[in-house]
Amino acid sequence: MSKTADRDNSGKYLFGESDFKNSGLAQTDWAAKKQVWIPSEKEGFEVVSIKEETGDDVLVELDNGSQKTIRKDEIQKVNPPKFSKVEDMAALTFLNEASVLHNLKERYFSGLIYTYSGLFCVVVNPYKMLPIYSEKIIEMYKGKKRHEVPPHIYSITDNAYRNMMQEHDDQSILCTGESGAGKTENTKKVIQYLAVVASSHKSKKDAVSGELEKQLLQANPILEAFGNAKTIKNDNSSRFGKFIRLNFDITGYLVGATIDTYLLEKSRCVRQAKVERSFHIFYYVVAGAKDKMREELLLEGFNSYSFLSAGHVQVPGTEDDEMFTETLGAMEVLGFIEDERIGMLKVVSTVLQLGNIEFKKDKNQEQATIPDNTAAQKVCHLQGINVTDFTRAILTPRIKVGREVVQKAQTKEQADFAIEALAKTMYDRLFRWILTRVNKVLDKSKRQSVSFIGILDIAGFEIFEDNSFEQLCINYTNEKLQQLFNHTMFVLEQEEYKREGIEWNFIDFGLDLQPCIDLIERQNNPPGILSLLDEQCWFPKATDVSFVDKLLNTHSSHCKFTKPKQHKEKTMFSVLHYAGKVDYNATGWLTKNMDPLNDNVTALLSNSSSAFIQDLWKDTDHVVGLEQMTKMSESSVASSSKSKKGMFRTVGQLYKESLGKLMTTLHHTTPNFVRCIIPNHEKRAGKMEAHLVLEQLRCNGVLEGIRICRQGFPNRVVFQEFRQRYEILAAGAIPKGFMDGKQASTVMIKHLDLDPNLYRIGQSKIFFRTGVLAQLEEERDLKLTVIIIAFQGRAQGFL
Ligand code: AD9
Ligand code: MG
Repeated sequence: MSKTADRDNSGKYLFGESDFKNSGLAQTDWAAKKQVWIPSEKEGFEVVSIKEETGDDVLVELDNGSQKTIRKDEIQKVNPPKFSKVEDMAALTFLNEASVLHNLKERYFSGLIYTYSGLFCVVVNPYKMLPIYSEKIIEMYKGKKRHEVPPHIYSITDNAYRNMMQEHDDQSILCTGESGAGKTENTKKVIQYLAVVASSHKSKKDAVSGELEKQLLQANPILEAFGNAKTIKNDNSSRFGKFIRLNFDITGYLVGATIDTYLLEKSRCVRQAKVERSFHIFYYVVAGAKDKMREELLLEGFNSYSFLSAGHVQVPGTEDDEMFTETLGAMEVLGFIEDERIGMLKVVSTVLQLGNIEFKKDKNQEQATIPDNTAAQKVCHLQGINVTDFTRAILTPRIKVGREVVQKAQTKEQADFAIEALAKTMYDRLFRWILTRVNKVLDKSKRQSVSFIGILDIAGFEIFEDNSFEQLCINYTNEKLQQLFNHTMFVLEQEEYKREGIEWNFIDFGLDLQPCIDLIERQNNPPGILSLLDEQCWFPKATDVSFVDKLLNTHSSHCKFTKPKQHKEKTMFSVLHYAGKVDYNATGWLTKNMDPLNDNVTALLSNSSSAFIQDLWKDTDHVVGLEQMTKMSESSVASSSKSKKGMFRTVGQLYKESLGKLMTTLHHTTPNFVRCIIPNHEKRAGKMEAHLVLEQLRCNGVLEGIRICRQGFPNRVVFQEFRQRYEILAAGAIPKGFMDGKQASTVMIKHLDLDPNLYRIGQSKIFFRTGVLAQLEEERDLKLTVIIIAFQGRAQGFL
């Protein structure tokens, strides 16, 4: 690769500084020492030298001089030094966990955060600003092929863009990784890059406005204000998944964009874990709204809201009042009018105010009452509804019992439940309203769009101590994404082998994941987890325990399903995902799946005197009403009328459907995978915890990709290069004079006496199984050493 490009400070963070990798000395040293990796508690792996091999054991010498015996299957081979800090790990002759970790680590400590691994781009969060995202760097990546420039998200993006332009092939860029790993930051860089590149394609007249690009860039701060929050892991954690689709016309001009979101973590607006925050906007508005707006929104101080559990928790490095001004500015760029802005903020204030409605038990301890209805009055004022109607709807709602409608007094628990459910849904509906509004602005499409680039920013695989319904949904998503990856790899490999005329039945590893996906999503024969959950939601007297019982009865012999041994709880079950076994706790799943709401209140809201609120609640068809809710808070689910079931969609069903749509879209694109890695949980720059990284490599499919790679012929060398580099090993086999590259390579291979299963000869290159090239390298080194020594000897004799 050309190193003449930008070599100022940024060069160090793109190209690296080391040049010793080709040093012949290091290479011979490596060959002589017989180095291997062995597992190490602290570092993940450490390098040792083999002293002796006996049967299944090897005697090794550690760095400190001590020796120990270790089983052969515990060692992993060390790559030749010429691969030090290699930009694409697929080129490694020894593709193993230890080498992948070592390479990422070496690059990371040299400030090189992006590395390829075949089809993946791996990026490790640097936790500090690097000078690699400037306009100058964007210029450097424009129109360059992947191997012409150092690994970068810009390169992935540029290649996707060129591919789209040349082949008219839709593209997707899929960022996954655990919380805090850098998905959203990289997503923003993709959009930044495309906004620059796409606008440089425009005619002068269009470029002057550049309005769409501006709006696209400003849509994100709005979504982040309403959908992000400070968590233990990330000060700006996205609490929803998103898929941004950028549409281009035939000339590469950006003509519009649409954003889809997945599963907003709405429970956060009523409760937060210690040191965490609710969504940013709550703090922005309370800290930033001034005078008239403050009055209009009926705002109070941080400490008077019970839905902000810990008052004004601050985010280091940001000021909430400044962020409020910025958010309002972004709304202006997107053309939100005053009424809309106030309408949105009134909902935010209402959600906070809902938390201040306090219910007490009456004398008989049965019915809920509201001794002080100030908070309720404020809620109703903000929402444009009548307070008497509202309190009646909450305390003594009308419920259908059989064919009759009766007024039923609610207990304190039921009223509390109803208020929380209302606050959560209200916020969720606001978020979706914003999204629709943003999409209306971005999806102009006056010109015809011919192709698109989709960018997915969605949580990676999650294995927590306590895994609930949300984890099942996200892990299910990741199973499907991994399946897409495996399948893509299969298709691409197949094509390459076909092109090269190689005989090889490559296995479609995407199929490996199907049993687990079926276990979760199958409709029937037998019904999967989501279907069984739906079924139980409509079953008289069903509970979370009866749901798990049903699971056990149906799937006890399923290869991806088990019951955890050590757990006594009857709500536990386990799924064997590709990234590992996850124990799920089904407590509360029936409620989570139904997501019931007080339909007496939603009816009031949809008739509000405020047009904004009316709009927010205009479709309430899929609300699961009080009938179910009453029963749920008594912890059993009622049988329900058939008609309700027909209209209603469960959370699981809706999710499965939106994921299905996403997958259909992705299947029609060429996917580009970006795996984001968090190096430590302290948000610290320059620290990498080996085991944490290994765990992620396992969960995000990098190691899975390697496993698959190993089954095929991952190392390939074009004939000419093969001949040049290894002719020394086949001295005399090739006659002098001209010989065709393929023929020469075939002769050389025969001479080397390699097992035919270790290689395939294609049309333009030779394919090797992993490890074979390293062996050839080693032999080449030994040969060279002998020659050098002989030469030195002769030279000395000569002197
Ligand atoms: V979550 O699942 O939404 O909680 P993300 O999105 O994976 O998570 P995010 O992109 O928000 O993580 O990154 C977390 C923080 O790491 C950012 O706020 C930055 O402070 C930091 N970060 C991540 N990537 C980079 C980078 N390329 N350069 C500098 C970075 N800082
Ligand atoms: Mg994020």
